[in-house]
Amino acid sequence: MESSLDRIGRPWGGRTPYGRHEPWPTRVDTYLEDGVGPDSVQRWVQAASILHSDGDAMDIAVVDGRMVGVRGRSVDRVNRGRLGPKDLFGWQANASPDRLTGPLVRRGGKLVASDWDTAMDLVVNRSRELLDGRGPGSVGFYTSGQLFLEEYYTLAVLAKAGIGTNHLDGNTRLCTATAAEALKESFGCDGQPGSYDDIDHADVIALFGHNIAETQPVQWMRMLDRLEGADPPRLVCVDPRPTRVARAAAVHLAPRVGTNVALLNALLHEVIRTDRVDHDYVEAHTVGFEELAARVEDCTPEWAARICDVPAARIEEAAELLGTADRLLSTVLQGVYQSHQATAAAVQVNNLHLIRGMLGRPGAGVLQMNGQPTAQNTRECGADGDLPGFRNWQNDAHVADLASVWNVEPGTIPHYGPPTHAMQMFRYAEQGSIRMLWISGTNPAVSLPELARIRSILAQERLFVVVQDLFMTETTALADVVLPAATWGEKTGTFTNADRTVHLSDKAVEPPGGARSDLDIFLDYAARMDFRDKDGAPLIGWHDPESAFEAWKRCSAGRPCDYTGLTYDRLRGGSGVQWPCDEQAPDGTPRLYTEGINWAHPDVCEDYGKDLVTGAADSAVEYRSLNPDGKAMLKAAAYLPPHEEPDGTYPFQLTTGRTLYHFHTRTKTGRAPQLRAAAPDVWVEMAAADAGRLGFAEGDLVEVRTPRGALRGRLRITGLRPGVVFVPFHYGYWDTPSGTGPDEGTPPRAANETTVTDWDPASKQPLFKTAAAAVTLVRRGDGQVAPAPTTTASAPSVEGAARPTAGGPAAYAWQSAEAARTAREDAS
Ligand SMILES: Nc1nc2c(c(=O)[nH]1)N[C@H]1C(S)=C(S)[C@@H](COP(=O)(O)OP(=O)(O)OC[C@H]3O[C@@H](n4cnc5c(=O)[nH]c(N)nc54)[C@H](O)[C@@H]3O)O[C@H]1N2
Ligand SMILES: Nc1nc2c(c(=O)[nH]1)N[C@H]1C(S)=C(S)[C@@H](COP(=O)(O)OP(=O)(O)OC[C@H]3O[C@@H](n4cnc5c(=O)[nH]c(N)nc54)[C@H](O)[C@@H]3O)O[C@H]1N2
Ligand SMILES: [Mo]
Repeated sequence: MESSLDRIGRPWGGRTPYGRHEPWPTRVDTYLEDGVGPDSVQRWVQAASILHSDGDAMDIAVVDGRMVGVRGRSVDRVNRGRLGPKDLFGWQANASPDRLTGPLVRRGGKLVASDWDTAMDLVVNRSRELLDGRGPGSVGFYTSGQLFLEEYYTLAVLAKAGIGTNHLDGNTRLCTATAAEALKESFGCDGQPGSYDDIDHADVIALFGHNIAETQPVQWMRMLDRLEGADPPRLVCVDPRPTRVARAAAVHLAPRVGTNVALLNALLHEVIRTDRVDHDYVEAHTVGFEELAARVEDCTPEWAARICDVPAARIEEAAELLGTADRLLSTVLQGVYQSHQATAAAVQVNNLHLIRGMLGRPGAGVLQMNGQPTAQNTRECGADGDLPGFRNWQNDAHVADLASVWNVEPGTIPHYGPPTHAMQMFRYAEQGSIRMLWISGTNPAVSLPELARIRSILAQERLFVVVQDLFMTETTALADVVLPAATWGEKTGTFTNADRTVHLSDKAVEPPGGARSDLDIFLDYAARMDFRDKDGAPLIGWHDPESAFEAWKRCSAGRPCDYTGLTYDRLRGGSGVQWPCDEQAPDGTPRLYTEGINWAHPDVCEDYGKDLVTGAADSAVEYRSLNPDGKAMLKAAAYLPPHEEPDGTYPFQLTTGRTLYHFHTRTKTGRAPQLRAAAPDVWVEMAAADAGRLGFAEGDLVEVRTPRGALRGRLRITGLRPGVVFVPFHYGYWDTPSGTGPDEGTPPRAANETTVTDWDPASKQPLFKTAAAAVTLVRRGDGQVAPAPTTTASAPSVEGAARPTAGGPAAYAWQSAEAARTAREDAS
């Protein structure tokens, strides 16, 4: 039975209900462009989604060397055939006529068309000049969570052992630095403990600052299917906005923005007070319980209710669910990670699981989520500054081990201090010690906080900026050299989703014009720089994706993220596989820590931990005395108020985030007609009570102002927490008259005009979720409505206040509830 649905208007498609402990049924979603039927598709090429961290497996339909659609892969453990709206429609951006097809270089102040030799020579000459004149600390690399594993590994080797710089980080700093840090703080090592399969088994699912319905829509379909099946789970949602998750929750807590630690401490207080503690587990596997219990002793629900402004009774209800769950699954994302106490809060969720012994069993797991599709690889390959394979930069044995993998002297690999985080790299560029910044796969002129500052840093004459992208963006506009990249669908490689599932994504079509894969660009640079190992052989001995993967396998051997059991062949045809995958676990590993904590011993841990308040790094000696046997660490934290609180001038709490239909700075989703039409421009969300008090109406043009800057958007009145304003951060300027930033003809609209340069002390993740703002009227809407979707958290509080979001015939996609075509795919 197949049916066709408007997947803009019905983003989660039809239901396939299933009961607890049953397997999630298959449903294959297919979208083919107008005029193409399944029979006319010449090849289906295996891939996985690159527009969120879910890892939805799909096949790309190809006709005459052109992508014409996508179909979910029913054999895959992650999505069992389902696709979300961005998966279904986003691929169309690949064929956009404004793709970059050749390098550009700056001449006389203007970017002009060039060729690869000229552009690469410029980059190489500048690199050499800087290395000779100022040393490796003058060169920085700022990469992504959207390239492939093979590319990050190559970049990490060339930056650390080739250039020898400590200035290498990803936009993962803005994204999942806190996930990594919280896992290191609790378990001594990065690595996601849980599995998406836990959704099938949990009786309580708690989501902390995670709008999964919009940001991982396929796993939300899974939760929806369980909610409609036998023995459904109860959801706990902590989010100030009325997300779809909040509306489906048994308990929804909408706290004041930036108060997660207070709330979590109260939840821990209740679990301990009512003695829902698994004392055997705590005794066997943890250290620090006494300090934690003492820290939360006074954190009663009444105390937290005053700070968070949610009823104490609601906190008690949530604690009752968390405390009595038989299998608890928790997920954590940006509502926690992009806050001033990001790591402290995320760690309290780990603590909840540890004291309840809710780990390493089906349904009992924690998912410190990733956001970007390949952020896991940025981290494990060391392209976020950490050492590859979760090695510890403070542990000389780990550095020596890595040096032997690379055949370099240990002193070649910078480990004199912590890796430079992205916010610090931009500071160094501002101050002039970094003189060359190579940006790949990220658009900081829209995504970093305080954009006026970022634009001025990137525009400096003395800073040589290289940007590697698919399109002209707000960031390429400020570059000295622009390198045109081939992307997903045009190159082969692997990447790993938030639950450690490794997928292979094959090349389906040729890249446009002279665009080259990021891997080829990095390999070309390494060859031109002539980087050598200690015996004079080329430092980088691989030449294509598969040989890069094999090299990475050697680096990952024996590490927590062991890939040695995987090959490209193994990843073709069937499902993705969860690491570690090695001789002991040839089919991969569904859950970590099933038999206790195994990567926290002082000799093996990735990190000795940090002070959650100051961020100061602990030493090996301190770690060994705290945790000699390598158990999980229960780290307590006192609540601290947000750094910027509302006052008379800036009376609102400003928070920013996402909508279902767009990805980040929209370079892809803004070029997919169905997605673009669903959410065409920025808007500002406000609670009905606040709008009423100020006399604002739906569709009024308002200005949101903070001490950093302002933006303008139309008002959407929703059911969000009074006192909060929300702005989606997707809208930059590439599709406005100015193309690059606000000017006389283009009013400011990017959320990050207003956000603050400030970060969590432990993870260094910037605070996109907590600021104070003023909102003023610019112009009456006079019947206009905000360009915000109605299917999502931005739904108007008054039904019918805006026309329902719909995609029409252009958005119809097929879905089959049967286990449809699972044939081995033609990837030739
Ligand atoms: N559609 C879509 N999906 C995406 C992406 C995308 O751009 N678009 N990006 C991907 C990436 S890289 C990421 S990182 C993820 C992010 O995925 P999410 O974290 O789910 O998305 P956000 O909208 O950034 O933030 C989630 C929620 O945090 C809430 N929040 C704000 N302040 C607080 C607070 O103080 N406490 C709590 N508890 N909650 C708060 C917001 O109301 C919001 O609903 O999404 C991934 N998936
Ligand atoms: N205010 C606010 N700001 C935020 C956030 C927030 O919630 N609020 N969230 C933060 C988070 S979690 C994230 S992840 C960041 C995301 O911020 P960015 O990483 O800046 O956003 P993207 O639009 O994904 O930028 C990716 C760029 O890489 C290009 N690209 C895509 N594929 C490829 C490829 O294969 N190769 C190359 N070379 N380029 C490619 C795209 O065209 C695009 O220009 O934003 C952060 N900023
Ligand atoms: Mo992210």
